[in-house]
Amino acid sequence: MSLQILDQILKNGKGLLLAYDHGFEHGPTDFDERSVDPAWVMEIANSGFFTGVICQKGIAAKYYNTDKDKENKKAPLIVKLNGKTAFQEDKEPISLQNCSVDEAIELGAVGVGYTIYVGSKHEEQMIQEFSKIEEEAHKKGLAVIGWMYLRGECVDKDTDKEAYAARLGLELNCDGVKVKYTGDVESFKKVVAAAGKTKVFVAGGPKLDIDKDTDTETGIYQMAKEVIEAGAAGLAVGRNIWQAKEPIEVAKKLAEIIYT
Ligand code: FBP
Repeated sequence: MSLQILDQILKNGKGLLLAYDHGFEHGPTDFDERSVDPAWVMEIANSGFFTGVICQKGIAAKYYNTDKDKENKKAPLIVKLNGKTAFQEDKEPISLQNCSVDEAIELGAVGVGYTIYVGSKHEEQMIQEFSKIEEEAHKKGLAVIGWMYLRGECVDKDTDKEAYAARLGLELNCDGVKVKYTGDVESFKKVVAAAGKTKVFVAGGPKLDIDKDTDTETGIYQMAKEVIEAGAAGLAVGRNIWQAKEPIEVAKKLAEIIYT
């Protein structure tokens, strides 16, 4: 049942999600005068190239559900249920719940997201909290996406660790996981294999050099091609879209790579 639920945020089995929770996670430092405005980012989300938009509950409440006339054009909503600020520079991070599954449903969400810092000495607390969320969200018909981010001093650079993080998402019954790209197709195939029936999305990371990039062989486009070649579902991108000079052009090119 949960895989069908995930279909709401997929097209041809693939997905391009627009992430916009950075005001919480990083602070306004990521924004310019356009991207600081959630309404502007919601317009990008509703361009038709995205299979979902991800934000915290306040952005959803004030900017997602406001214009009923646009209901049909809306990108499906995924509400992040936890988060931490950038002031917490702990090498062993923890991020706890700030929004309930019911609140997310009231806001119009078809899915919920939750970050687990895999490898942090606090991971058990996040896993326990996430497991309750997962159970409730699935009972109520929502897709569940785990941000499986490796953090903590015991995590080394071995790329198999990304596969471990993705596998943890499968073990915890995530419908989708969001992980970092390992940098090459072969190692990322292992990540996708480890995730099994759990769909894999790759985080965009800091903005790559896309604005002078009309050729689609470099930067975020090349990453998208490799990610799809490795068998992943797609990307969950923030900064590489709304920090671009022409965000909708970038989205269009990524959509061509991902959905075809
Ligand atoms: P980006 O594509 O901008 O990297 O966004 C993806 C994302 O997962 C966001 O949802 C989140 O706010 C951010 O990255 C967290 O990044 P980090 O943990 O590296 O600070």
